[in-house]
Amino acid sequence: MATYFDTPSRTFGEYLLIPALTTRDCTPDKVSLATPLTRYKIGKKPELTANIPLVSAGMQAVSGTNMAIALAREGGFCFIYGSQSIQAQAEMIRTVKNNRAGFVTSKWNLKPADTLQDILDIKAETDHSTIPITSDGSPHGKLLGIITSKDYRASRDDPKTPVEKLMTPISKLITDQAGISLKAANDKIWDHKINCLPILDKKGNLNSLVFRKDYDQSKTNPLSLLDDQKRYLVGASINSHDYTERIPALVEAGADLLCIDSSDGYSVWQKETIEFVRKKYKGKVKIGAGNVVDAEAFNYLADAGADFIKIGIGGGSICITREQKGIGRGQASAVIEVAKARDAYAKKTGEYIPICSDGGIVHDYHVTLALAMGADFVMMGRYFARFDESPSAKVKRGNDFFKEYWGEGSNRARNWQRYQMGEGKNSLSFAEGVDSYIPYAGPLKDNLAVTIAKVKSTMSNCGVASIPEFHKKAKLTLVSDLSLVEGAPHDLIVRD
Ligand code: MZP
Repeated sequence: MATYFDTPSRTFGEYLLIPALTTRDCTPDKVSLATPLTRYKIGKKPELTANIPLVSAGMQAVSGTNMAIALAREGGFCFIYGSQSIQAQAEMIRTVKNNRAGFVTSKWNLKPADTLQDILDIKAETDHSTIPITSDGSPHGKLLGIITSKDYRASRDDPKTPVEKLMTPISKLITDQAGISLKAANDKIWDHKINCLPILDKKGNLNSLVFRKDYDQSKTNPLSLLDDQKRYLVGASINSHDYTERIPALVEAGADLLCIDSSDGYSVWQKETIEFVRKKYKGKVKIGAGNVVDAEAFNYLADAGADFIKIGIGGGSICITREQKGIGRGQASAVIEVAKARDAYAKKTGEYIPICSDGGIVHDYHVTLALAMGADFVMMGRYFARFDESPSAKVKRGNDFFKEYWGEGSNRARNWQRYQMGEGKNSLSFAEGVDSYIPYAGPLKDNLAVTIAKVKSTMSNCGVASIPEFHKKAKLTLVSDLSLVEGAPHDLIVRD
């Protein structure tokens, strides 16, 4: 006979938190949202930690390079989408790693014989305005000069002018030697009132550039997630099909964390993918897996060696998996059961595996509920897709602006494979996601600040100052339909 679960599938909106004693130790300014991203031995430090418990979904409409940089600056983490060619995804990872707060390997460089038109093309395509001129046009060729927008007037100069006639030559540049500390490089930028300091090796080859704007950013973004070379941390979504080729390319490009993306992660293919990473990289490369909705599937992926495990089937805003296939579980019930399994696993093995609640976050308070129920971090698609930094188009409908947002299981997202493999070879029998519009919400930074303020305020009400403390002390109650009505404005006419 089939197994029946005792309790119905519940979702976040069916729960409320009960306050606990708030003390001076847990006012919102004292609340830390730092959270582990990867498995660790209890008592030791996790190798990867985020400073806010929010990660962006590995989706075409959500997680490109701008999102990765903007989110890492705020202390969160982005998984660059895997539904694109291996080369294109690796290139995105490289772009994020190059855009680090610190020593930047210049991606856009020219040779002396290149022309003003080449500069204008780079500027139009990338918005980069500082371009090193090296002997061979490579990032580490002999540095001959630098071009910035101060060196030419596009409206007056002939586009065919060779860059060597426009550049500020090396003899007039302030430079320094590789090995200089970031602090000393920034001091030099300040002392000489320059915007960019080229760093050279002993032979005069270009090593990297240090920018004034990066210093400003590190001051205004103290929570930035950076690696030991001061580059932004970035993750990559992968699948369990082309992983033997995709993973090495992503690791080579600098990906800090991988995540196997699937609506159903309880499969031998996920185990094999994790085993491949374990064997090839001996623990140096970290990999998350999922999605799961119960303890049995969690334990399977935990035993396979997953570094974090993602929870959620069918709850995503664009998801029609439950309608199409009849599988899934209410997100709250799934998180509660998996969190219990995670704690039991930690007790048994001494290893803590972070869990991520993925999808179905509608209101900011749902983030807080997911954390209270035991999630270490939350993955969101719709939330991030609304912002300027998402790769999708901003469109006007009537008097309002919207962003396009489509599921990874929609025909629109899956088309990339069709183009790669030849029309018809990968035709879909049915879609599991929809293509949609969502209200445009402006810049990530402003919106995130509000979400974070709400989460911290509620945690303060609940008498806790950290996520691990919240896991232990949160008190939750189910709500009846009538108490939901009570919780919204009622028995009056709202004026605006
Ligand atoms: P949401 O934040 O928009 O509610 O949900 C985002 C999550 O939905 C993703 O992280 C992923 O797990 C899931 N997703 C993405 N595409 C689909 C689909 O096409 C989907 N069905 O379910």
